[in-house]
Amino acid sequence: MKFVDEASIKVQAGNGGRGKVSFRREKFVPFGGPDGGDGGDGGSVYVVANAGLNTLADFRYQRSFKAGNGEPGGSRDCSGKGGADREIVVPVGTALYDVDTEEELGDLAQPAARVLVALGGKGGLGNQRFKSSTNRTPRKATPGHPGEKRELRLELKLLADVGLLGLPNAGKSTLISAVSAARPRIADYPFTTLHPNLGVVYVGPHKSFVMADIPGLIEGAAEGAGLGIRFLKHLQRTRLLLHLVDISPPDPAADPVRDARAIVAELKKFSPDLAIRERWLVLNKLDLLPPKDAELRCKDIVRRLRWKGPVHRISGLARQGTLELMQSLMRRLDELPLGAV
Ligand SMILES: Nc1nc2c(ncn2[C@@H]2O[C@H](COP(=O)(O)OP(=O)(O)OP(=O)(O)O)[C@@H](O)[C@H]2O)c(=O)[nH]1
Ligand SMILES: [Mg+2]
Repeated sequence: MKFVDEASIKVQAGNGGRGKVSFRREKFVPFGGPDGGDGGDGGSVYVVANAGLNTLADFRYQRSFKAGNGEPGGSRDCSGKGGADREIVVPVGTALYDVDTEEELGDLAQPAARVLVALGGKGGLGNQRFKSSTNRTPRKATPGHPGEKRELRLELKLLADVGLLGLPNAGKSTLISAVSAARPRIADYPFTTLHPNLGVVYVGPHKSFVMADIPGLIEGAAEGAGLGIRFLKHLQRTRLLLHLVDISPPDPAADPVRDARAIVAELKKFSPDLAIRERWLVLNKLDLLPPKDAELRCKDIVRRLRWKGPVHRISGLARQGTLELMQSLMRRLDELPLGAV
């Protein structure tokens, strides 16, 4: 079970600008002295922790970060401008390693913690620096130093933001596969999932959250039926739960409403805290019925459950309504405080 998000990125600091060889040229001054300025220093690369982020998903899209180069020195003693620094923003809790040496470069445990990961190159010296009593017209200047380059590995222990609840076969693993890179086993028999899976749901730049898929629950789970309720502990730190209900279970005797109530009862037995956590009803497998029948079935379930909270209608398999659901979740998570529990 891997509950660690990882990313590897390349960082490159800016090179120093080269120093200038130049001589003063003024009217009536036949031999002006050297006036070549120094090159500017290259910018450095820093990694900074931000409490508003919770995954490394953005680094799948951008992997290389460069700071600005220093500008070359100019005539008339003008130094070159320094290159701009570059900051890479990561979630609080990210650890940094140098890929080549395995050295740990930092653990950004606190918000706003900042670690230098690639130092900018020093600018070169202009020829005015080489002026001496024996050499009044130095033609020498030095090139800038190259900026540091490194490959970094970022590691973050994942905490789930959203937990999936539901009977076996409700389609939890199918949903997490549809919206994240997690690839749990999926099959049409109960208890396909035997341990929790986490997936990172990427909604847009700096917009992602972690979803947890756990084994299905059945009535009597608190007393050990099925796989029991011990997996619910993985949902304890989530901020929101999705309760998945199959609107058209294969067993004609099954009643989605009765089963949904049974799941909530198990949840209460496990933890009253978790039972009052924000929970959305997700009516799944809409593709199994003609749209009109699906609509009637959904209305009936909501009415009989006397459900007052948010309701989403989706088909995880057909990826119908899944994008909208993920966007609504992201918006809601932006409002809910991080680590509220
Ligand atoms: N038609 C249809 N079938 C679905 C949908 N979602 C899941 N299924 C099917 O339902 C069965 C169970 O899906 P899973 O995703 O394994 O269900 P689960 O909730 O993870 O089940 P457990 O791991 O056993 O708790 C599989 O055969 C899926 O292909 C859906 O939206 N539409
Ligand atoms: Mg599963």
